[in-house]
Amino acid sequence: MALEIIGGARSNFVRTVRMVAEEKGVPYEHISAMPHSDEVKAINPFGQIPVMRHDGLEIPESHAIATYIDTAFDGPALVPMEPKEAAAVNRWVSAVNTGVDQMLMRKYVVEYAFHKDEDGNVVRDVIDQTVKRLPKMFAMLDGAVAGGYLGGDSFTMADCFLMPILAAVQNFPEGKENLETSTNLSAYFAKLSERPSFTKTAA
Ligand SMILES: N[C@@H](CCC(=O)N[C@@H](CS)C(=O)NCC(=O)O)C(=O)O
Repeated sequence: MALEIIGGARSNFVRTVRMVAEEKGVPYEHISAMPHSDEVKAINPFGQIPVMRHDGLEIPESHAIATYIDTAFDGPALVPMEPKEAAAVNRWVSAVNTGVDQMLMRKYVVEYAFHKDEDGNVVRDVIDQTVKRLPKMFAMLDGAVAGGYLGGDSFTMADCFLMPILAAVQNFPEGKENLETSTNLSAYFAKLSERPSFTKTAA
């Protein structure tokens, strides 16, 4: 059975696992589904996307899915085999999957996109708190990509986690401004935006 990646295309985590499949050259079917839909809850009791089906295996969680695709198929390894090199990639996968996603997606992008008052205006309480913390986050990320890629000098799974978040954040004014003034990060974003894995997975 073909690999099936399930979840709406606008989700940063769905885009991450699709990027992993594209980078590996693994054919897959993308099936759009909303969080908490029956199809998603059948695989993830938390109702979050993405979820994946392949060859009798059904799993949730973007990191588990990305690791499965990276290790079960041929193609360039997105996490090195050597333990110390793998740790240097995995620390960034974890950091982006937790702290970076929480701030930039949950407390900024998602607030802009979905938190509206009854007249349809964006409710800014959480956004305004987050905006104060953006310069520190962007400075940290700017330093982390100084070698050309996240945490290093070659493309890895960590980049598949970060790029969809940057793509979403720069759609909103403060995110765009912070990205533009982060020299390393804006060069990184421009360079990696040209990868087919990124262009093919745009929502
Ligand atoms: N830890 C999960 C987080 C996934 C996640 O937050 N997905 C979002 C969409 S980007 C979602 O399903 N949100 C709905 C919800 O949390 O109820 C993973 O890495 O897959």
